[in-house]
Amino acid sequence: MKIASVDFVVGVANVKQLPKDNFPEIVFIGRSNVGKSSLLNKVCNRKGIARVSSTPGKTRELNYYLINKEIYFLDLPGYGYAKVAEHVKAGWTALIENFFRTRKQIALGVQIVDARLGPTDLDCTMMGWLDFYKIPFVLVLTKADKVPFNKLQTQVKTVKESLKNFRHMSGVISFSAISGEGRIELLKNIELHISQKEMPESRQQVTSAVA
Ligand SMILES: Nc1nc2c(ncn2[C@@H]2O[C@H](COP(=O)(O)OP(=O)(O)OP(=O)(O)O)[C@@H](O)[C@H]2O)c(=O)[nH]1
Ligand SMILES: [Mg+2]
Repeated sequence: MKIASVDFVVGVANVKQLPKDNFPEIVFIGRSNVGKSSLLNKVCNRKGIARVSSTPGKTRELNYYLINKEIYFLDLPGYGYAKVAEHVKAGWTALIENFFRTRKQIALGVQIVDARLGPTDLDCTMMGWLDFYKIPFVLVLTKADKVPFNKLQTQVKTVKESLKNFRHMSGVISFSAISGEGRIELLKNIELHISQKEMPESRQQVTSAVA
């Protein structure tokens, strides 16, 4: 898949604000500061589309980027940042769960985890939701440049083994926003899931079928 254009469309803080069009959506998920925005920038080969932060917890909304005028990439707010107030966390939980439950356009979840740490309890909770709502997902071990090669191989194996009960997880990819390792593999995976995705009928199609 070649990324020809990337356009920021909207930041969504409430499911009522979700785009009404019917493009397949790729959702990037991970804890605060794990490297979601950096991964998105690298995957799109653009420097500054998603804001890279030095302060964790900066991404507060579901940020929609339109790729090649036909696919959405979503940068989700990071979770697990201790300094976020309880009511903000609760609001975030409700927004994301509601989103996963109702959004039929999701073609793939990209669960991002720190390659040095592996999945945390919160990451597993997120993957539990994806699995429950039957959303196919891949696990990406990012910041792979910080892990020696042999250790990384072991980590990939260990993670695959520990997540084998998630029925909708389709693979583990090691990635680095610095070297670009894993970029092509992730893009291939995204392309595959988009081609396999049966999209819900848009309102317009339904209307014209009835008319
Ligand atoms: N070495 C290395 N550093 C990375 C990589 N990806 C991200 N970082 C660094 O990790 C920090 C957080 O990156 P972001 O991309 O802002 O993370 P985020 O998950 O979008 O953070 P929030 O939006 O605040 O939740 C930044 O200092 C990045 O430069 C990577 O692959 N390798
Ligand atoms: Mg971010």
